[in-house]
Amino acid sequence: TEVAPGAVHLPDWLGPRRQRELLDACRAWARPPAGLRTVRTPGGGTMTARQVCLGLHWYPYGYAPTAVDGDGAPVKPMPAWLADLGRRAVTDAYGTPPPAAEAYDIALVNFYAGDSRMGMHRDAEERSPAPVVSLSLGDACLFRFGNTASRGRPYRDVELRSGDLFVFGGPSRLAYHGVPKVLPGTGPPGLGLTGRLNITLRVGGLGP
Ligand code: MD5
Ligand code: FE
Repeated sequence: TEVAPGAVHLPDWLGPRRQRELLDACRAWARPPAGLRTVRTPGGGTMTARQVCLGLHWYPYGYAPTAVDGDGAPVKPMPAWLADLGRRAVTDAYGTPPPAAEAYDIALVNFYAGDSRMGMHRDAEERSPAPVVSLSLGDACLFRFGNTASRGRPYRDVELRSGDLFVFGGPSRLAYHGVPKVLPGTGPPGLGLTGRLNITLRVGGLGP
């Protein structure tokens, strides 16, 4: 479903087996060094979703090769299979593969407990116009998809469930968005995940 120009939602894109494999990978990435951490915001607060990065580390607000606000360890590499998953996601969403120059080289994995939220923001640190690929696991959430002008209305609330793919490209790449609410207890019973994981794949365009 095209929710807005360039914003394509493909529910249930990952079957149960793929969800399990991705969850197992997330659990391995979450372990130290450079594992799951609490993100500090420039204002001195902390984000309620915890995060692990692959390829490059995100910290407010820029990318770096080391986890400067975590344990200082080098960031884990972006696996080739995950970069390929990003490529296949774009191909399925738009019907055409992304340009070869746009290789997915950054993954941000956000873990939301039942009471976690993500405020309205834009993802503007990447230097490439390539779409952001979003994959969800575990509990469903309310995802707020806004506009490019402000954090406020108009926006649309979309429920994202375990296995869903969302690709944000074109005019939607710089839209404001957030996660106002996790819906606890709504994940697949067989997955064994309490809370929600979101994996975003990005093209940094930041050079070698
Ligand atoms: C999430 N994560 O559900 C979301 C999914 C983040 C973040 O927002 O920054 O880690 S990614 C949603 C996204 C990315 C780029 C553009 C747009 C949405 N958009 O235009 O709505 O944890
Ligand atoms: Fe975002």
